[in-house]
Amino acid sequence: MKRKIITGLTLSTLVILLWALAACGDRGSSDSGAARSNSTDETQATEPTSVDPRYVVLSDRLVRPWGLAFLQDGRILVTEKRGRMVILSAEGTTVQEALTGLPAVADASQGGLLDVTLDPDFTTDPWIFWTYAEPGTGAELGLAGTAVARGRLIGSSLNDVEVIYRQKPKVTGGGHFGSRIAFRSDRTLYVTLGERQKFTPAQDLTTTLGKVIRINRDGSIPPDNPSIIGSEPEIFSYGHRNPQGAAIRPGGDELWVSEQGPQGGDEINKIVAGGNYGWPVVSYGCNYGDPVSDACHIGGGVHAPNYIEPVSYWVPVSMAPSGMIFYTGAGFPQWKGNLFVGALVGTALWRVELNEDQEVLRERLFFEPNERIRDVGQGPDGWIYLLTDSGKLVQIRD
Ligand SMILES: [Ca+2]
Repeated sequence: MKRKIITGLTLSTLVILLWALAACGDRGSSDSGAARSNSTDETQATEPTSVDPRYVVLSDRLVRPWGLAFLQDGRILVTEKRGRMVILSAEGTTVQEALTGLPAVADASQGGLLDVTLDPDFTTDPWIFWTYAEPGTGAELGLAGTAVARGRLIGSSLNDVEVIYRQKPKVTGGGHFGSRIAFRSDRTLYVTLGERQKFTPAQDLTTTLGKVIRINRDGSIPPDNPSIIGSEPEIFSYGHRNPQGAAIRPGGDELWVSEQGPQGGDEINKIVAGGNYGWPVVSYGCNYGDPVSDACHIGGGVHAPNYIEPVSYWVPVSMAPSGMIFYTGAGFPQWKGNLFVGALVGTALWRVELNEDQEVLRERLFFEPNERIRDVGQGPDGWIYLLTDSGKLVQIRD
């Protein structure tokens, strides 16, 4: 096993800036956007001074992994953006199976095979659910949209595969698909859907761009979704930009979402039924390409009545949040109940401590230069697992 290291809170601001500029290929999205100078509430970056033995690379053989889920026997399901889903050994070191039966994905820009999760009743009926960028056909050729599919996992094959939901409409471009799946205790599922880099559809209730939806396992719509006048019935909340992380808070069915905002406007949101989260009318941050200054703003400003404020936001530095969890394991008792959020920019795992719905502390942990953390999971062993864009599965353990 290869050990890699990393201390939190490292690297000079200059190096971060240079790296981020080098990595920046898409000015419209913090998914690949640039970091800027350090913000005030975060620990100032310094050069690495020590090795953190808690950061252990289990594998570096994955190809653009995007989502992970743990099987009952400890083996790990991992999606790869290019359209492959694999099962890793429980040790996380070996790819044991590549699954068959997946539909084609639109693997371009930010699109591809995205999140995966197990049905809460997987032990009695082995459904898994995944999201992906679905390519359009026929009249929709060249377009794409986020879709949700399910299949029964038997051995290394997916059976009875069906697409249970399609974002509407499919559009051009390869940005902001979202997407994560989170199950409630009532067996309905939330799915986070990006606004496909089209801005205003996030406020248009006749589309499902920039929305969180809630559906049943067969794709039908629960009758008790919020009633929002004029909206598609699956919409649970709206005004989202690119929500790439989702987790249910322990002790209830509260959905929390991490959302890639504009330049200097990344957010963590607690989702309430029918809530409008602002994009692109009200938001922190500036559009990519605009110089950051007191004068630059999105839409009508940072807040206004009827728009829900984020619990946490990153100004002026974008960190591009990805997958997230509420930690419930025994391995790190001091972190129980904390949020852990991956970052694509600044290449760190963020720990966010909450007092009810207020953030009381946040810090960057496990900085690794040139890594982009894409998903965060908690293993049945109580340790934290990370996927990185460079192809690593990392275990955080004490
Ligand atoms: Ca917002």
